[in-house]
Amino acid sequence: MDYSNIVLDQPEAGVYCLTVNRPKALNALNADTLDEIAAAIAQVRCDQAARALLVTGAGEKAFVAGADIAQMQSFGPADAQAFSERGHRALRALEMLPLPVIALVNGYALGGGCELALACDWIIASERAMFGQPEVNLGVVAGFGGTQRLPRLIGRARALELLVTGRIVKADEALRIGLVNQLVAPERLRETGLEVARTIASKGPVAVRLTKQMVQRGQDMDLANACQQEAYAFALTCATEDQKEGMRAFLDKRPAKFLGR
Ligand code: DAK
Repeated sequence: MDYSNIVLDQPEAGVYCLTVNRPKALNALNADTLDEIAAAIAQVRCDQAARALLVTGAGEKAFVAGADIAQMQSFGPADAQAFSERGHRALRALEMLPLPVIALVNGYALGGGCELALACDWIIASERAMFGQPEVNLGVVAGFGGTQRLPRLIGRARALELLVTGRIVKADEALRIGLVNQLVAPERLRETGLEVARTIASKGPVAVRLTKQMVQRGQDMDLANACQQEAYAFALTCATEDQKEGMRAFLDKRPAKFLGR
């Protein structure tokens, strides 16, 4: 598939990398970019051999510096709602993709860029990364889930402070408050992402997919029902050849060879 605003490549077997590629506008998200992100996620979703997805931004300076302000400035309410729904659609597709999705944040992750990173399963950031929700500086609220996903990740008080002040958080603070899982030197970011993706790809694929789905869906369920879902998922993994192979390999003291079925 041809894309103009993103690049979707497969650096290794089973590992996809989606790069937002508008470096002249610091990878700002316009409507076409959001649609391309949604299309790319659908493409990855169709690939049974996919094991992990990395999401990053082109260039040295930005992951994504926000929704495209040039496009938004003339919006009336109807355009704004359509744009916001477009963003929600793309980010929800990312969140519900039954594969681990890791954001590799290489620079500014502001507004819609921070929200894109928040829709990924976790964030690995360069020591130069900066995060923030500066929408209030522009007289708008966050439009792609920031008011919901940020408090769920870092807690209500910290999130609300960032959302109403627009304060920019540097990488070390982002690590301290649990916004990112890991910091690495800028030149190590892609390789670190690939190492993590490789580790994931070496595990039982059905188990990995179900684990993501359990964690994702369980957040919106009560504990008893979520644990019941987990029991069903566990039962399902015991119907796979991979479960037999994984446990046999442990007892034989050798690495497992998983087939994804
Ligand atoms: N949109 C469009 N262009 C952007 C951009 C953005 N968000 N951020 C940067 N650019 C462009 C700049 O205009 C500039 O373009 P040229 O002038 O070269 O043509 C180019 O990228 C380089 O930027 P700077 O020259 O400004 O670079 P600096 O290093 O000086 O500054 C910066 C970097 C990241 C501090 C600065 O660019 C900046 O403050 N950018 C804006 C950050 C920001 O405010 N982000 C949040 C955007 S608002 C909603 C839907 C969605 C949203 C809200 C509501 N609804 C529908 C309800 C989401 C909102 C946002 O994300």
